[in-house]
Amino acid sequence: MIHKASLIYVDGSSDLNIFGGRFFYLRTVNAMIMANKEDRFQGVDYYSLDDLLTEEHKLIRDAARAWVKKEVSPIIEEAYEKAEFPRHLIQGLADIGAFGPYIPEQYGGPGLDQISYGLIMQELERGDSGLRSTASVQSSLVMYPIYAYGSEEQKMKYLPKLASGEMIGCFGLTEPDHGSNPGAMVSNFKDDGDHVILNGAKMWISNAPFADIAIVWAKNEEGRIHGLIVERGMAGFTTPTMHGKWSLRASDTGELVFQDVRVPKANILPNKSGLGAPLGCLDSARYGISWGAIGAAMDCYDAALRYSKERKQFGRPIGGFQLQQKKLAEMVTEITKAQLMVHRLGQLKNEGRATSAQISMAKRNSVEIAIHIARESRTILGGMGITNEYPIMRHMMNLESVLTYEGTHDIHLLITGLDITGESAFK
Ligand code: TGC
Ligand code: FAD
Repeated sequence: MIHKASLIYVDGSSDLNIFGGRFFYLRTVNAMIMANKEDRFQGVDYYSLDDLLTEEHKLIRDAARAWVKKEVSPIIEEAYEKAEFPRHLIQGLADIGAFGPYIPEQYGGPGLDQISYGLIMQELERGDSGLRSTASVQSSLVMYPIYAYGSEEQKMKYLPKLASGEMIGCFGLTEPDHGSNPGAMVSNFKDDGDHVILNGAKMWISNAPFADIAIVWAKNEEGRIHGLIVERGMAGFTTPTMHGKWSLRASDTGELVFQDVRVPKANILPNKSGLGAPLGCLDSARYGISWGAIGAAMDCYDAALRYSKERKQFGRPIGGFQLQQKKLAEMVTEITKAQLMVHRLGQLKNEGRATSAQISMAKRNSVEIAIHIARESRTILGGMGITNEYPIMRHMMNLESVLTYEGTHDIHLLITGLDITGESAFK
């Protein structure tokens, strides 16, 4: 379905544009006014990369940015402190097209391209990595496997509800004893007529505590890995919440426990098996993170640059001191290099030519520059940098998770090493 959506900008002007599918969040000048403080984020575009974007890309990016300013910035610090995912944001995430941006309209998705997907992830993670996590998992780790490996019945049953936010999913690959090496998983299922009997446990699962469905990876009796759609309410399936995180606190993380869960065979994803199936989903999620982490870096740089102009010591703005300028100049350089990398990766992905190793390199690079920029930005703010008056410390703590999940920093380096030498250093 194609329809027209009128976007009203923060300065009160409006625009009429055409988008596919459900669309967009409409706001007025009030979008800029925070409940407690103003979100003055402006974006970072040192190399005029906007010139490479289409008008549709810019509208999608700007709509996501306006939504984050209006709905996320005013509440995120409190959600972080309470260690709660702000579930009331789910409908808004669906409305800005953050759930399965590239899923075709016939399955309820917005049918956007990969650069649009990247831009939405960038804006969400500019708000908070936990928010981007929820959208990444829903899009790339739940909708993607159903779309790419599912039957037509499975696609029609689940994808429209996942796109609209009526249903939330999670992805169970990691186990207590198998993180970087998921191929050694022990979760398993046995044949039982029209059903299979699933046993095992998954750990560190984003969205698990409230997800309606879980895409679970487990071995059959021959030891072959398959994806199963496990629904909340199936007897023997529980999702205990994990507590005590100092990182990604605005995202709910849990376990998935399966004790003789009877799963209908109709819930097995029929069109791909083996470790390559979950790893194929990770390619899509890692691509989104490669854009997302740049969003977090941009927010830290933006806050530090503004602070450096306003804060005075020794009678002048601290931004006038060479030491602080070195930090800021290096930050904008690294952000620009990373932006160029993910933009090119997006073009390759649109053409179906991006390799897993290229995606690994971009995920690793974006997270590395983001975490370094968060640390450097924090120093520019001095003592204020450790408070929740600014987003920097929260981003810094979040990025420790982003450095680890979806393949650790080390694993992505080894993927590049394997790709360029032909020698695996994993085992
Ligand atoms: P290996 O022998 O290399 O490969 C097994 C099969 O998989 C194929 N393959 C891929 N296929 C698609 N995409 C990729 N990226 C692929 N990488 C490998 C490969 O061709 C092979 O296929 P076949 O047909 O020959 O069987 O596997 P390995 O056991 O040596 O492991 C390789 C390694 C270490 C790179 C891989 O297992 C890995 O990536 N480990 C990291 C685990 C990881 O990333 N876990 C993430 C869990 S999900 C998560 O963190 C979500 S966080 C979400 C959020 O909140 O945002
Ligand atoms: P390990 O694999 O035990 O690694 C420990 C250390 O050893 C790391 O430094 C690692 O780089 C290093 N190491 C491991 N193997 C090698 C090697 N061959 N060579 C050199 N060094 C090596 N998983 C899901 O399935 N779904 C989710 O939704 C999900 N969400 C998550 C959310 C959060 C907040 C976190 C923190 C994790 C999440 N994960 C999820 C799990 C995540 O993918 C794993 O934590 C990650 O893959 C690493 O596994 P591990 O923690 O067991 O570390």
